[in-house]
Amino acid sequence: MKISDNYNDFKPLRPMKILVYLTTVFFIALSCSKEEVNSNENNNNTSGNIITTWAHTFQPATLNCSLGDTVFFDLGGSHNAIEVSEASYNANDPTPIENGFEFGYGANSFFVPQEAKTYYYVCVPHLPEMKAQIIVE
Ligand SMILES: [Cu+2]
Repeated sequence: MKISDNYNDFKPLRPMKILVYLTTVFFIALSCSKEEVNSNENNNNTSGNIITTWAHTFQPATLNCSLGDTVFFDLGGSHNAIEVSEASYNANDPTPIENGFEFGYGANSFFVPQEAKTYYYVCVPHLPEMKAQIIVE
């Protein structure tokens, strides 16, 4: 007698339980997709003057900053960043510029631009596609 009473008590709760479960799943899915959007926004945020690598690209491809800013490089293990002249850049020639910056494979380092100009740099093994600019104003 008691068992069947309990069963009847639970019966109307089952659709409610399913609803709560589905609502929970829905909100978890919603919060996950929100996090993805946020992390994408962070990747596009260049205010920190940080240059990273993704596939065969530098991110961002063009970094705009001010004289006196510090520019950080956080390179993947298969990438380097070698400053070249504008002519070399356009010709996909990896010859380093005199007194330019050179960051080795996987470097996590920085440099402080001393001139208001455009700095051109390349990843030597991934030319011609992997090259980028820093515009200092
Ligand atoms: Cu590379």
